[in-house]
Amino acid sequence: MAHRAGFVSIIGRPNAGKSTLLNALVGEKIAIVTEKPQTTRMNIQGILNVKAQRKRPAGQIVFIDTPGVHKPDSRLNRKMMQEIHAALESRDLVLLIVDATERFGEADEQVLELVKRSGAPVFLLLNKVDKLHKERLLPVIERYSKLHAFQEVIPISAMKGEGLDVLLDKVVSALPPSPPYFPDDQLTDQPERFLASEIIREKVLLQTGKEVPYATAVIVERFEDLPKLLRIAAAIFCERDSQKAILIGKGGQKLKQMGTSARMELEKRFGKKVYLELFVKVKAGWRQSAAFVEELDWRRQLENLTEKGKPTI
Ligand SMILES: Nc1nc2c(ncn2[C@@H]2O[C@H](COP(=O)(O)OP(=O)(O)OP(=O)(O)O)[C@@H](O)[C@H]2O)c(=O)[nH]1
Ligand SMILES: [Mg+2]
Repeated sequence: MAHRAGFVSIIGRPNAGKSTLLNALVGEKIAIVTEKPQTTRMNIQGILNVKAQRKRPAGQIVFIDTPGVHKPDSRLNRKMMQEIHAALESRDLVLLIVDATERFGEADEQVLELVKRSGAPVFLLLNKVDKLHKERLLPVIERYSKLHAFQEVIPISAMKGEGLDVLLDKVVSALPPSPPYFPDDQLTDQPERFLASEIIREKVLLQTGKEVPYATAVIVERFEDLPKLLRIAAAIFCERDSQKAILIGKGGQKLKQMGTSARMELEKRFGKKVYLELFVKVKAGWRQSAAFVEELDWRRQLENLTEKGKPTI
């Protein structure tokens, strides 16, 4: 059987479990996950090479994790929606993922409309079935199946890894014959310094509440990969002094806590000692600044780094 390869966009409303699914499929944490909606802001590719098995050909699947579909009310949110549109355009297959434990609501309607309009072949993934009683699954499948001519409807638990083998078999078989797009040791398109900024942002999201997580952005300003040490300096941006005070905490406790948990994960991820410096900076109304939002795009940052020939951001 000919080798298959293609791009597979994972689309869904915030919190449906897209990033959890990407990590589970690729077998490594490349996208951050929190219980807060709108965690993911930029598309991230996760590349998986699968060997031929009895029922399926060998293939390379390039999964694209995307931000959650929502109604945009800021430049940042608009940028996030642009990412989703880009992922819907350049794909061979769409995985529409829904939280099977929640009612199909207006937000899901919006996602479905987008996906329908793209004209893509769609697999519907009913996620979080680990939280659903078995007897409740069938009616859910029936209800969803009426909404669109989905190529497949597959119950999964991204968190527990249930249903993913079935999913992979069907995804590979749905891709066109093609040589691989990427070398077989490449896991993601996201460079390490940006993965580092995401890991830091995850700790900020996990350790702050209310509006602070949404007003926060992280930019790695220095990323120095020495033989035995990784030196990282990163700025945590927020929009107001009051948010800065929360991020720093009494006597700097909060910042220290976030720094420690980020450092520990970074050390595990990169397999070496990490020296991490964090700064909190206020940039009023950055979510409405087209220029700043563009700066947050790691692809743009990468261009700047390459142009200047040295890491200046
Ligand atoms: N019980 C259960 N929880 C899950 C499952 N998949 C994801 N979650 C949880 O759902 C929450 C959201 O997961 P994410 O993977 O960040 O969801 P997302 O769709 O990427 O969300 P955004 O990036 O905000 O759009 C997290 O708390 C996950 O642990 C699952 O299969 N079962
Ligand atoms: Mg996500």
